[in-house]
This record gives sequence, structure tokens and C-alpha cells, in this order.
Amino acid sequence: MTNIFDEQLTKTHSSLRTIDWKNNIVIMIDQTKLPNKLEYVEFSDYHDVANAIKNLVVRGAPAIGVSGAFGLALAALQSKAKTKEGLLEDLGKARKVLFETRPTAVNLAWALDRIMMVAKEGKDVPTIKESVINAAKKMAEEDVQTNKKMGKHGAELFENNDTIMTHCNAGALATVGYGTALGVIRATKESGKQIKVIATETRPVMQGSRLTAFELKHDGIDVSLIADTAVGYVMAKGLVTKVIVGADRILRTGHVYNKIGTYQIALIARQHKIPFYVAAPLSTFDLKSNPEDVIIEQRKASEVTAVAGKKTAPDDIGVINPAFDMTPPELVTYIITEAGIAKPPFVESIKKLFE
Ligand code: RUB
Repeated sequence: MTNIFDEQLTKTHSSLRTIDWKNNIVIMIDQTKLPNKLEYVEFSDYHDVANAIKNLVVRGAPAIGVSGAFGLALAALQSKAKTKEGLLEDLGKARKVLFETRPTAVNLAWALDRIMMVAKEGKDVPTIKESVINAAKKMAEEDVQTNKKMGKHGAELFENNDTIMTHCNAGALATVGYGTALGVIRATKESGKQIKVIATETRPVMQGSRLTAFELKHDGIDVSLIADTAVGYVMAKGLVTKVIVGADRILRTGHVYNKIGTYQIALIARQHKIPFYVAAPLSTFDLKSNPEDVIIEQRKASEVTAVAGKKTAPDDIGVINPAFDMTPPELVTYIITEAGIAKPPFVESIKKLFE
């Protein structure tokens, strides 16, 4: 693993580019260093990509999906197999390592399965290697296009002078580029409407203050940061007109899994009659599972007992640290996707999105 600082890469895109593939190497922004340093890391071994997903170097549902796909592309290049069967076996092992990194965002399994399918269709070792790399690269490009489509649909829901609350980071940094919830915010601004954003800092690992605030400032979008505990205050004061968040998994019933804290924001928004929108690509939908099947990732205690590496709790304190929560469909106003906007009743509207 090497570090490079390459501002050029960022400048070639109107918004940040989170992951790229160049000369058979995966390049990604090290999100653990933001906002203090914009640093890129390079990987040529899929095990390093798996560790990067686990340690939040790259995070956000679509971004970890594409990272998984690039991880499989690296595994294909790393494989010394001489036969199709041998290569598929190596890819199967890599799939398992990459899949086991984070359990909640369904985009990871979606992306890995899509690449495995491409591999199985190939006729021999060189064509499989080539087609796996091309499919991963295509997936990355599609991600940006998907977000732009989502942005267009979503922008219609916002008005001039809206103040939009968002949680966690569902932006360029959670995707390959442009973003889902922040993509809708970008598209609203690009359509000429004046908007402001309120970002929650998103404890415990601060994706809101470290990433969303950084990203929106980078793009010149008016953003104010609040502590997570200030959500009720700002909503009760009438300072928020709409909420938009991303998602890690959406069930066919409209149950939305997203960063811990999303559920309480949805509850307070409902109390104050503020529309609560979710923006996510179709790859975030899990049409098979029921709520009891979804695994909520539990992360290490030190994320809660320390802030920026500094201890803020007594030693050996018990900690509960779920990374995600579930917002029930009755608290969700609309779900914005690249295929259009799903409105309640979600069982019917989500089904239509896939037809
Ligand atoms: C990320 C998170 C984001 C969604 C965004 O959590 O909860 O809101 O992944 O997804 P983490 P999308 O930082 O722990 O990965 O971009 O599809 O809306």
C-alpha cells in the first residue's frame, strides 16, 4: 500500500472522485484522514481493499459496492490459475473475504454477485480477467450516471430557499462520485434554486462533520454543522424545511436501513411535519429479506469511548455501538431512485420501480 497526494485527480471531476482504477491499481481517497488531509491510497492486493472497507477508508453503500467489484478485479489479476475452474475458485475465495467486511449495506453483495456472474460467463482465463476488470470499471462509471439521474428526479421535490437537513454522508464520498442524497442537493443547486444545508455531525465516527461538511464546502454549497443532539431544536425552531438521507438497504416494504441516528431524525421530522426523503440507487434495494433477516453491524467500543483518538469515557465501560438503524416506512415520505420516485404505499411503488 502506498500513499500519494494527487490533487489533480480531484480537480478533474466537478465533485470528488472517491474510487478509481488506473493501470491495474485501485486508487481511493483515504476517508479516515478527511478533512485534515486529502490523501489517496493505492492497492494492488484485494486483501488491502477488504481491510480498507472494514476500516472505513472507503465507506458508504455504493462506494463499498464498487470497491468490492474492484477488489475482485484485483483478485483476478492476482490469480495464478491456469484454468477457468481454478480462476473461479480464486475469485470465490476473494468474494468471501470481501463480502465479510461489512454486513448491512446490500450494495456490496449486489456488486460482488454481478462480477461473479460476468466471470462465470467467460470462456477462458485471459477473457475472464479482462471481462471482470471491464465490468468493475463499467460499474464505477454507471454509479456516477445513476446518481445524476437520481439528482434530476429528486431536485423536483425541492424549492427555492429550502433548508435541507442531511445525516451521515451520502455524497460523492459514499459513491464513486456526485452522491445520492448530496447528489440530489447538488442537482437542486445546479437547477438554479437557492438552498442551504444543515448537516449533523453523525457520531460516533463523524461522517457528517468530517465528510459531508468537507464535501459541500469543496463544492461551494452553504452548509451549517449541528451536533446530533440539536436536531430537535433546529426542527422545532422551523430552521429545516426538508430532510434527505441515503440508505444502506431498503426492503420491498420500504423499511430503510441507514446510519445510526436516522430513525430518530425521521421521528422528529414527523412530529414537525417536515418531509423525510431517502435517496438511493436500485442496487440498495433488497427485495428478498424481511426486517428480522437484516444484520445490523456492531462496531468496536473505542468509536464511542473516544473522540478523534482521545478518550472521553471511563475504562472498561460497557458500550452498545450499532452502525445502522431501521426507519419504518410510515416515517418515510418518498424514496428517490434513478428509476423515479417511490411514494406510499411502498410495497406497490417499489415493485413498479423494478418492472
Ligand atoms: C454510510 C451511510 C450512508 C449510506 C449512503 O455508513 O449510512 O448514509 O451508505 O448510501 P458508513 P447512499 O459510513 O458506516 O458506511 O449513498 O446509497 O445513499
